[in-house]
Amino acid sequence: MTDATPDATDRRVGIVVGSRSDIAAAERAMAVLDELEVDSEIRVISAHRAPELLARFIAGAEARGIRVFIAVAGLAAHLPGVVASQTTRPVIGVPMAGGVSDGLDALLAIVQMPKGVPVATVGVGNGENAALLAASILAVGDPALGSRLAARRADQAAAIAGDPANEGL
Ligand code: RP5
Repeated sequence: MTDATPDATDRRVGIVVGSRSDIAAAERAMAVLDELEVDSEIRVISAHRAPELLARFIAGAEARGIRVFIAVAGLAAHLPGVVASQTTRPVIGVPMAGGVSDGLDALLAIVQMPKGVPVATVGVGNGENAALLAASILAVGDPALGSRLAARRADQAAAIAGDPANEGL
């Protein structure tokens, strides 16, 4: 949560978007993290238009408790790679639809990182999976979070089993 958290050092996931036009995916990620009781923050910083501010954000993020970054961008989509170039914390990239190939350009820009600087990449616009992957990474050192993730999976399976189309199975 951004507003209700008194201690900003508990914000374990730093979500950064390249533009306000990307914010819906970031908010979907934050909603999943909220559900899993993982505090996060959203920042709007373009790697191209505000490179110095981005460097300041990354330099200060770890001290504020950020353990995993989610970076959301469309078009040339350099943001996740630039974040990864400046931290050894895990970076998850979310490509956004738009541009000449409606997100395929951003997907390839994010997933095709050169050796040495990885970015984990989720599907186009898939803020939810970025949040779940961030939570899975954090859960390695947080068994309670791991239990909440397992419960979410169980709920998901139960909802599918409960679909009227699956009656009798
Ligand atoms: C990228 O360019 C942003 O991540 C966004 O997806 C795209 C378009 O940005 P705006 O022109 O809407 O600000 O940097």
